[in-house]
Amino acid sequence: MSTTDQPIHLTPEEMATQAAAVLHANDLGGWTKAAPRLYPHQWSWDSAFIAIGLAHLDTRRAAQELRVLFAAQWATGMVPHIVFNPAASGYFPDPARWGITTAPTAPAGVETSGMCQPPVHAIAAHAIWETAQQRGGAEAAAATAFLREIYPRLLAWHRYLATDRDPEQSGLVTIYHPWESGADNSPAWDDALAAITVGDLPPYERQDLKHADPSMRPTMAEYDRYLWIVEIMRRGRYDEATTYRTNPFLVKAVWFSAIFVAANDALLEIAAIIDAPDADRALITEWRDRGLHGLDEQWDPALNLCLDYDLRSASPVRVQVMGGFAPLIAGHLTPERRAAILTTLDSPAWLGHPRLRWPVPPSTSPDDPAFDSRRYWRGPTWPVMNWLFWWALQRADATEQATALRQASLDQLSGGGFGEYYEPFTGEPLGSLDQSWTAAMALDWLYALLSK
Ligand code: 2M8
Repeated sequence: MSTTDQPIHLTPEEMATQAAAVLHANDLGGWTKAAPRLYPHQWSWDSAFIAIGLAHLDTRRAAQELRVLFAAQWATGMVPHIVFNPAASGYFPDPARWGITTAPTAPAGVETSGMCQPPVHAIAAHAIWETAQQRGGAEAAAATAFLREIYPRLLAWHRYLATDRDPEQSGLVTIYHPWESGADNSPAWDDALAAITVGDLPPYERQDLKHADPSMRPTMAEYDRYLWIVEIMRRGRYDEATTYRTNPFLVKAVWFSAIFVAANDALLEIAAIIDAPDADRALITEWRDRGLHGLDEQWDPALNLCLDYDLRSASPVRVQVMGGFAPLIAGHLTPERRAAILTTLDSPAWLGHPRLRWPVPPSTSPDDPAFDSRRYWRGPTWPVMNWLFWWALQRADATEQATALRQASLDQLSGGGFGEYYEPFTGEPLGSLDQSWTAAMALDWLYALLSK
């Protein structure tokens, strides 16, 4: 049913049916692979977004998605970015390359990567609960029981991010690798990667290029550096303090940090539902407020965007990437900041760019010198990120903008295929087709529209 031909104009009902079929086909019983061939394992933030969409089909199955992921949580509280499917091959780096068995804090009995991704999980757990409440009865009760069960794990995950990943108590999360940002080859990481000298890297064979066009994927120079960082972390047995000391890549990432702020808000909601101790709520509030302060410090009034900060070179990262909208995702905007960020979003550098096929945010502004319309996170538009913008615009009471973005996003998907990302000027789906999180986000939008 996948297609790369554009003009099929699916009706909302047809699109919802096809999205559900994609999630069904990628379902491996309790967890969902991120994509049929390119990503045959469970990815952390993919799973959270997938759970939000899956909840419309089955709230218990959606809860199971997070349960399986958190079963692989590390003793530090870290939720690994990949949980490997032992039955699948064809993805690199594989468990042997990650070598987490040398890490004293790694989980037993499960193969994972040794790093993490943005913490969308509390937002997803709360969304599952909300969907279950609309259904009522046993489903609603089961969702509350699920929140009770997952809450300590979510709290440990957030504690890890607020402590090990922010020893400076800046409110900003430090990432050890571009993969942790989720926006792997964003121009935001170019300078930090360029400063890395690759050492004695064991040979490797890329698998991604067997499933995707090399012109859309990260370059070999980037890949060497990605693997060199993994090598350094592995040699340090994934010990946090060692990584902080030895890792050549240490960046305070604002998009990740903003998701952490929003996730702390969701965790506060969960804490209220399950009547968690007051001390927990005070702590989560502290993490949330520290995050807001940290983001505020990274605001660049010239670009009207929020900037990542490279700890190794001690400098802000001055590029126009999607991550610059971090304060919108975090929420709690002052009227001035809200106006500034909405103005940037509507400007010709972003949604108002005259060449955009649909007014949805490109991963890098077409005005940035590093923009590349086909390469992964360097320009293409990502339906799952459209969803996050839409969600944040709603939270910011920017209802008109949110509705327009949802419509543009659904128009983008109406050609079918559920692409991983899209060429912003032509609308061509790129990367993998039948990408799970794209289908899940379509479902979330469509259920709200179709139930009206
Ligand atoms: C992409 O990342 C993986 C590495 O984690 C890859 O390229 O192999 C990114 O788009 C990431 O954000 C996403 O979670 C993952 C699976 O969809 O693919």
